[in-house]
Amino acid sequence: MPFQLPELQYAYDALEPHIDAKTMEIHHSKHHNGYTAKLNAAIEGTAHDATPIESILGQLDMGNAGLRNNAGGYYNHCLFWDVINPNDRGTLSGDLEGAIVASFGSVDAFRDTFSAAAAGQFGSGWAWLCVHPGGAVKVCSTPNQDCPLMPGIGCGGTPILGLDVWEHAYYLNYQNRRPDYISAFFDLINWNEVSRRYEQGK
Ligand code: MN3
Repeated sequence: MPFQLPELQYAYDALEPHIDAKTMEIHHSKHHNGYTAKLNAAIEGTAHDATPIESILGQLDMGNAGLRNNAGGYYNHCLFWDVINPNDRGTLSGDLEGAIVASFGSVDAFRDTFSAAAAGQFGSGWAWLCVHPGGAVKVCSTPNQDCPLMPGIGCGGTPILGLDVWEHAYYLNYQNRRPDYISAFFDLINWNEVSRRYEQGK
């Protein structure tokens, strides 16, 4: 199988109380595992068999719903686990902080913009911070498992921070209180990882 479910680099209960262990376990071992298996099934025997996931997304035929949903679901969750890794979280600083202030006016304004994108995504989807060549950062949201690496989706560029706002990501703990989950997310962000992705993507 070309794609494997990545092992989580931390325990399912490592994000408590913000994200509970049961949610993490189901989200990783069932949902992400499902996207991974269906992605492998969708590319089996096709030219995509040995293609990196970023290239599959970048060249995606948006009419291919099976590949669109599962390649997006695979990639989006890989990014999500990394940007909420609780080990060595760091703080927002350096070039990334400068880019955020340049684009949004302040870190607080960025937080408001990102939170509004996450809260305003109707139904299932994601909120994103993306970097464009040259280093400018933008916020957007996408429906379902769409991802800004896909043609014509969201704010384009390279995603460096993503928040899953599907109910499966928060419902056990937060029920309909998506804004509380969004607020908790800001305590979970691994800024070292986001900065690493920023430097790579700019
Ligand atoms: Mn999810």
